[in-house]
Parts: sequence; structure tokens; C-alpha cells
Amino acid sequence: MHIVVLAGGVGGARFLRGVLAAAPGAEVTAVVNTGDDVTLHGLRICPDLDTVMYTLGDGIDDERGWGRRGESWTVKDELAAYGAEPTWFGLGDRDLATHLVRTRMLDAGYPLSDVTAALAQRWQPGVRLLPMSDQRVETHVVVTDPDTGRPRAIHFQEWWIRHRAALDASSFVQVGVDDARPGPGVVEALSTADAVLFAPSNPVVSIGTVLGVPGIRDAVRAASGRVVGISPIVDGAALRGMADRCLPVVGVEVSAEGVGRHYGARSADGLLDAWLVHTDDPATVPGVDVRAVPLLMGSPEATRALARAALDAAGVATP
Ligand code: FO1
Repeated sequence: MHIVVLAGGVGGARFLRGVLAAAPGAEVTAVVNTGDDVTLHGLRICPDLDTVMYTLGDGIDDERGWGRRGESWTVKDELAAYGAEPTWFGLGDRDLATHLVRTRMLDAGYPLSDVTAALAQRWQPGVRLLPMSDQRVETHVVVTDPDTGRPRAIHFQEWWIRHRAALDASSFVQVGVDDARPGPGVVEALSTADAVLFAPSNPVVSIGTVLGVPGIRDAVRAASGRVVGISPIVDGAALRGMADRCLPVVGVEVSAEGVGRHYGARSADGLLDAWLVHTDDPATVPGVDVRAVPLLMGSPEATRALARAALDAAGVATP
């Protein structure tokens, strides 16, 4: 059985852990958002790929949800002592090795997909980790500059980390997306998938960015298996991250129903065959099989149960 999961960072990584537990022995491919990627201190950093790799490789700091367990911040403090900006980015000493290896391989001419496979050799995540694209696509956020009152684009990481998404955003721009192609293996994976799952990741800047790579949306619509999404919104609020700060920017209601309608029904030029919403959080999405199940991933058992519910909605048997 071949399961393909479109995923972003923390929520996507945790959901993937549940998929592996729910379908042991299945081939699982994760198509991961790279729009959060950023170059800082001369290093290329891929937050969502690293979060998935560390989480499934058991190196993640579970409390933060990103970066390494047992991390130290000596280099970060030394950079700050030099006044080397940005000082707002959490650059961990252990994490730094990943960025150094990745940057060296990218500079040597290896595509991101090869670099990711090389890094995953160490971590053995148990899924095939595919960047959504080998071409650089970066999410930038257009905000009103507090000093000048004029619109300014800042990198998503600055908006997310430095400003905690508190600056009102007027739009998101995926810089480079027009020249991007699906990464190696992505279209093939989708065409052979018995199930395609949208993890409960940010539907705008994570899942939305993946779907924005020319060719990926059509590949999902053409997938042989059923397409099942999991709502990242419960009772009108984001479970984690700041999807509720992103949805209004693109004119989508902050509700399970709003996000489900945003993805749309595959039978009507949209993407979904089924949509999982939280118990007691009803939603009507025309043309889509909506199922109410517990969405909170508070424990490995709950996460596995959620993944089983998603695979069940995809018509895929799990043990
Ligand atoms: N998130 C934060 O809130 N603060 C940080 O300082 C931070 C650093 C960081 C470093 C490496 C990495 O892989 C992720 C990091 N994140 C941090 C999380 C990251 O910004 C988000 O996980 C994604 O970009 C959003 O999905």
C-alpha cells in the first residue's frame, strides 16, 4: 500500500508519526513544504523538512516541536555578541550541523532532493521525504511597515518568529513559484498513491504552498486513490501554529467548513474526496464526505487513531 501525505512542519510531522503507526509496513511518501526555507548567516535552512526528519527520526525537541532535543545555543549567543543579525532566529548548535551539511551540498550543486535523501540516511525517518520542489520557492509576507506605514515584504520566518504573525499581512507571495516544478518523485508518487492525505498543516502557507507548485494540484486531482484532508481548525481556532492568522489574508473563513470549502470537492474542480473535522465541530462541504472524528493529536494513540480514521475515509484498510 502506498500513502502520500502533503505536509508542513510540526502538525504534519506529528500526523506522519500517526500514519506510520496506523499502517505499519505501508510505503509512505511525504511531500513537504519548502516555502518556509530561508538563508540565514549564509546557511540554507529548511524548517519543515527538518521538523519532519527530526520528528520521525526521534531527534526532535518534542516540547518546541522544532529543532533538536538536548539543544544548546552557544553559536547563536556568539553571533549575537557580534551583533550578527538576525538574532531573532533560533539557531541551535546541533541543528547547525544539518544546515552546514545541507549548504555545502547545495553549493556543490546537488539538488535539494538529493541533499534531503542524504540527510535522511542518518535519521531513517521511515518515510520517503520529498521536497515539494528542487527550485527555491520562498513565502514572503506583505505587511505595513510600522515605521513608514508603507507596504513591505518580509520573509515568512521573520513574520512568524520575530513578529509572531502579529503584523497584519495583506498578502503572501511565494517568490519563485512560477519557475518551480514538482520535485523528483512527487508526481509519480501521487499517481500511484492508494491514498493522498493533507496533514493538518497550515492550509495557506504549508499545504497551500505545496499545491501552488505548478503541476502538483493537477497531480493530486488525478491521483488514483482517494484524497482525504484533516482540518487544522477546531471550533474556529488553530490547533497549533497560526493558521487562523493566515486564512483571513486569503479570504478564507477560520473554520473547518471554511477550509474544507477552500480545498473544494474533487468532483467539482477541487481536491477533496473526504474531509475530517473535529467531533462536535460540524461542517458542510458540498460534494465531500465529511466525517467528524477526534482531531487532537495529544498522544501517540490519539494520533494513530486520527491517521486510521483518515485512511478509513480513503477506503484503505489498516490492521
Ligand atoms: N520557530 C520559532 O517560533 N522560533 C524559532 O526561533 C525557530 C527556529 C527554528 C529553527 C530551525 C527550524 O527548523 C525551525 C525553527 N522554528 C522556529 C520553527 C519554524 O519557524 C516553523 O516550524 C515553520 O517554519 C512553520 O511551519
